[in-house]
Amino acid sequence: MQRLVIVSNRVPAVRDRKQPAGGLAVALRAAVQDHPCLWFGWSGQQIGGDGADRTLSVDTVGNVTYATIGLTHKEYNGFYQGYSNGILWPLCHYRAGLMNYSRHDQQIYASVNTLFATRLAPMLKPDDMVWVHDYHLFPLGKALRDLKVKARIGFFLHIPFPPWSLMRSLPEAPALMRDLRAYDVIGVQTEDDARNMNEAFAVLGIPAKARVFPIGIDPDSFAACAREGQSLPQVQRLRQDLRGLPLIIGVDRMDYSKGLPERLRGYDTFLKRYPEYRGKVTYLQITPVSRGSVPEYQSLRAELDQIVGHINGTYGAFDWTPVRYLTHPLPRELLAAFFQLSSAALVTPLRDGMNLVAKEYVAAQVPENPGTLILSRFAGAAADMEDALLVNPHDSDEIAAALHKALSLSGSERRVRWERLRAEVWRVTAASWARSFIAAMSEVRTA
Ligand code: ADQ
Repeated sequence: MQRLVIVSNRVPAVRDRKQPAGGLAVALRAAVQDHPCLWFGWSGQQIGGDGADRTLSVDTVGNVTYATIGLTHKEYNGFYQGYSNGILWPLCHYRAGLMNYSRHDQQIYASVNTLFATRLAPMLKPDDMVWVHDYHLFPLGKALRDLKVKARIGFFLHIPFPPWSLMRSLPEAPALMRDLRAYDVIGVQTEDDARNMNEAFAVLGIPAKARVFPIGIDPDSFAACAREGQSLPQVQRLRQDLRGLPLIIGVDRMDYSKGLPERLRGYDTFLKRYPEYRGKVTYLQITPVSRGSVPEYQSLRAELDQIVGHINGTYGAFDWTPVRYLTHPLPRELLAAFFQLSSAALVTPLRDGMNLVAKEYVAAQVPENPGTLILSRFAGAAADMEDALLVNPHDSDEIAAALHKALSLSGSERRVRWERLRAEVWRVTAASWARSFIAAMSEVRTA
């Protein structure tokens, strides 16, 4: 059995290794079960000094060996906060104007990729399948090839890839594209992303090709969470509190790509245009703070505080709060149970690679009384979820109309939409995603 080597910026924390908590760890669980596995990346820890005496921590749980290294403060700032999250993230989400471009950060990004390669290469065997994840590690394949690594190497980009006319505003974009040649398989989430990336390859005369591998969730386990979560005391309290009135839910990391101010303005428009809902509906937005030390994220937080305050101050009553707003994460079971309790979900990113929340919302519903998904056309998930109420997240009137429609659909209409969405969420799962990417890597002949 071939070994699978996963490389990602963050490796699941020690406490999550038995029961992964979310994100990539959950998505990869199926793949990891089928293969002996080495998972390499950053430990999440910052270390003092210049990193010269950096150690590799190794920990094995079941068939997975986790190998991690720390990053110095300088590396954390330049590689992670600076180049990955301050430059590549906004650019790939079509927000070139938010890039804080810095050549200094670019150099640290390149050097951390080289560091990853230098520490990983000695652990690799020629028949390993190496699967590299996401924008933090675009150049890693090339850095491994420079060290004569012969194993198959694949790359999956979890976030969108913009048109070349936009991407090229990054000075290193041509070099990053050339580095991608080192990979045997290049995967992206949607046809749009593949078209954009392949256009860039064509313009630059690079013989490489991106292919589409849409990611999904583990719907059975999420549905089980939603069922089991119903007995949690918090769920019973929320249900009592709602007194039978409909709940609208939003769950997103606090990120400007998620369209949160625009969504709240849509809800504001909804309460303005359809005053009959005042006092008759509750919107619960759960938005844990992320990347809190990047300035754009701090100003987003202030903006959200302001809009939520404005809506609650304008429409609220002594016995009714229009928006309930939390800035901390919730346990999965509670989240899933809240999804089941809600009549509608607002998933309205301005851009999103896929958006797993949309799929989780569908998985958490029950056939007797399914809720309605309101989904941005610009989420990767929209490509295969046409039975959601699709909206332009910039258009507050369209969001308001979709909310009105979601809350007025008949039971049979909701069921028809949900059944089709459900089929899709069970068709493309985390397991099928991992299996098809690994199958594509297996088909590649080694040198
Ligand atoms: P993210 O941008 O993090 O992922 P998403 O796909 O929605 O976005 O996944 C977020 C995950 O975090 C979901 O599993 C969700 O349940 C969980 N989560 C969100 N808010 C939470 C809260 N308040 N409490 C607890 N859990 C919460 C990136 C890309 C996406 C792509 C994924 C996977 O940006 O486009 O779908 O990777 O490839």
